Amino acid sequence: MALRQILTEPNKILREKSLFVEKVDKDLQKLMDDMLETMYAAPGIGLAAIQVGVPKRVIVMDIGSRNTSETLNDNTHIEKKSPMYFVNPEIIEKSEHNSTYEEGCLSVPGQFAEVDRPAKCHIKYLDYHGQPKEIKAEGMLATCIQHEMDHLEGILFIDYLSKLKKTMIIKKLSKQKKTVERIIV
Ligand code: GNR
Ligand code: NI
Repeated sequence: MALRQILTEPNKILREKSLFVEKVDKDLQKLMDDMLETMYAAPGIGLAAIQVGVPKRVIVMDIGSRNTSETLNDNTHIEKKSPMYFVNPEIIEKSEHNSTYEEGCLSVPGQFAEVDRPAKCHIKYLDYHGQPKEIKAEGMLATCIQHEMDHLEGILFIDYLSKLKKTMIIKKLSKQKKTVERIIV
């Protein structure tokens, strides 16, 4: 496994539309392994392939789970890993009513904003082994899947904000980028 670099705004690659995967093979599994490692290291709860510069319809997520968390004697919790892999995800159905979550994005570092999305969605996809699967998502899972599926279309959560908010965030990020470049050079 290897860590990959996460692209951040402003970057045109993040606006690319990702392509459907033809076959879930060893190379694609290696990409998913790398993405998961990169996501955990960040740390984040989801990552789309385009965020590491690969325009394929591949998503990894780990939103944790109560079922897999362990409670120790001293009442502290250990979250066991519950990785999820989505290849070629498609929305079959989404709910009428929305819910609002405060979202962040590894490609928009340090910025958070409330976003409205359908509260529930029914998704079909291929799993890590290329097997067709379906999932009915709600809560954080639904929000996160939709956030990641937006990445596959070149959409970022800041696109849902007012023009003013979005412009301010992009300005801030490009300034930060220039400062980082100056320090490196
Ligand atoms: O780590 C992440 N947290 C998050 C919080 C609320 C809604 C969506 C997300 S996804 C984000 C990681 C990321 O940028 N995935 O594309
Ligand atoms: Ni994101």
